Amino acid sequence: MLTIAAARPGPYSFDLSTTALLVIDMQRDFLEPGGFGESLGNDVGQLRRTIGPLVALMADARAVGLSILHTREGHLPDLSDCPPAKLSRGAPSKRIGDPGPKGRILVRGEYGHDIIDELTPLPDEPVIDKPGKGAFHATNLDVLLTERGIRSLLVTGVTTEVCVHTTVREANDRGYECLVLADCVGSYFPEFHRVGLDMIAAQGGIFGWVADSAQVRAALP
Ligand code: C5J
Repeated sequence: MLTIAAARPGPYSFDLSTTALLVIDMQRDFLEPGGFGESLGNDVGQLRRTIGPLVALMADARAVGLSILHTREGHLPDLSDCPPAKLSRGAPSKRIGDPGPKGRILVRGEYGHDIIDELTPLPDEPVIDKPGKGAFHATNLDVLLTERGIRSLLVTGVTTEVCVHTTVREANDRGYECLVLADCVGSYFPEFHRVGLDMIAAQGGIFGWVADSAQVRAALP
């Protein structure tokens, strides 16, 4: 059993054999200069600061044989898996499926939809395509985790208050324990990031725990 003593709201203990690293939506369109996220006026630097810590964490996780699973938010080219309520949102000229700077926005198979080069998954690491904000909605993530005997998740990725938060809430309701790594999650809005993390650890850890990746890396064998 490994313990992160400095986690919020208190120590987080986990067993390597029942823990997985979940990397949420580290996609070009959210993170890269010139991508969809930046074209909406967002500062991608707020998300890009997660890349360095994640590269280091993934290397250490691979070295100790920790399971790593990646997700991508996006839709089928015919958008049949995109509910009208989601499709009709956003700036009218830049909606899901429209042409964007790196291909059709949030459409599977497009360049911008894929994971950034720095974090390319290894061939044996599952990549879960999800149509929603939460990684459990309409995916086989629960099955993949159950098959691997996973009960605890180290949660990373973007964005803190949207897909990370939704996934942590879904995981919590399914009985998984979540440690969210503050330096490996990011938001275009620093205030949402800060409050999003506070919300997870509030009330004795109502959805999970929060720590930094350096604390996890120091605890790994
Ligand atoms: C994610 C979003 N991944 N903000 N998507 O958080 O729309």
